[in-house]
Amino acid sequence: MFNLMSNCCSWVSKIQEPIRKVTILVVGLDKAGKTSSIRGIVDTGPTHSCIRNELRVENYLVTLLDAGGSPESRGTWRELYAEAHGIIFVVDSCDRQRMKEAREVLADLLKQPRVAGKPILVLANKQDKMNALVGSEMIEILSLEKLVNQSRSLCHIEPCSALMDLRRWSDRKTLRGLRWLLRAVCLDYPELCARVAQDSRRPLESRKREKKGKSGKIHRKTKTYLDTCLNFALSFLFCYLGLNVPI
Ligand code: G3D
Repeated sequence: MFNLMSNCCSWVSKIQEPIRKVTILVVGLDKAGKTSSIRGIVDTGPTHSCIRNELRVENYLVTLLDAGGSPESRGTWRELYAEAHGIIFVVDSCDRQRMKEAREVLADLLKQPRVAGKPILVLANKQDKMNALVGSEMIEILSLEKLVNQSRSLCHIEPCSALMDLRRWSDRKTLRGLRWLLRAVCLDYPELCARVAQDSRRPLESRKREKKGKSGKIHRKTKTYLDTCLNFALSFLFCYLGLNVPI
């Protein structure tokens, strides 16, 4: 009876909780299994042309942003950092040859000012394969502890198989990972929302242009100053030589 009452209370309090909008950026090397992982999480499979996939998990309205992982498309990630409350980094646990590349990409990602401090979920994907590295090996090979300590980000690694998740819908590791990430976002929700609002207000490009404009102004100012000094020196020299040459 007591259990029934407490279950009812927690159910009512959950209903009363406000819906929270959360945006999650899904990144990783190409072929790591980003699209497959999203397919494992979102009921209606994402289409290749659409990088935004929306789903409802408990009281969260989640938008998953699927960013391409090829070296050419990694440049577009930075345009999406601002709106993300959290990050999912997908790694192919079998691809030992590309672990170094994955570590470098992860290190660079966590150094970005618009990413550092945001919670990150590492999906150690393709665990169904024979030669997959286990979670502890992945932590070591990616220097995960060091990287997340430096960026002060909450982190969790979830060994999973996106393909198996598609078959065993009731026990999806990808979704379990996402639930951890949502709880981590929730811990810091007001601050993360303030960051997202502030960073999204000023697009990256305009900031770059602003910087360029500023340095251009400084450059022009320095040039004008140098021109004035040169003119002054030349007129002084001509005066001294008794020449009357207009400058
Ligand atoms: P990406 O979006 O990161 O580029 P994809 O990666 O989701 O397109 O997956 C790349 C390849 O890895 C796909 O195979 C996909 O089926 C496979 N893959 C993804 N997740 C898993 C997994 O958990 N286990 C196994 N065994 N394979 C997986 P193809 O052959 O289509 O390139």
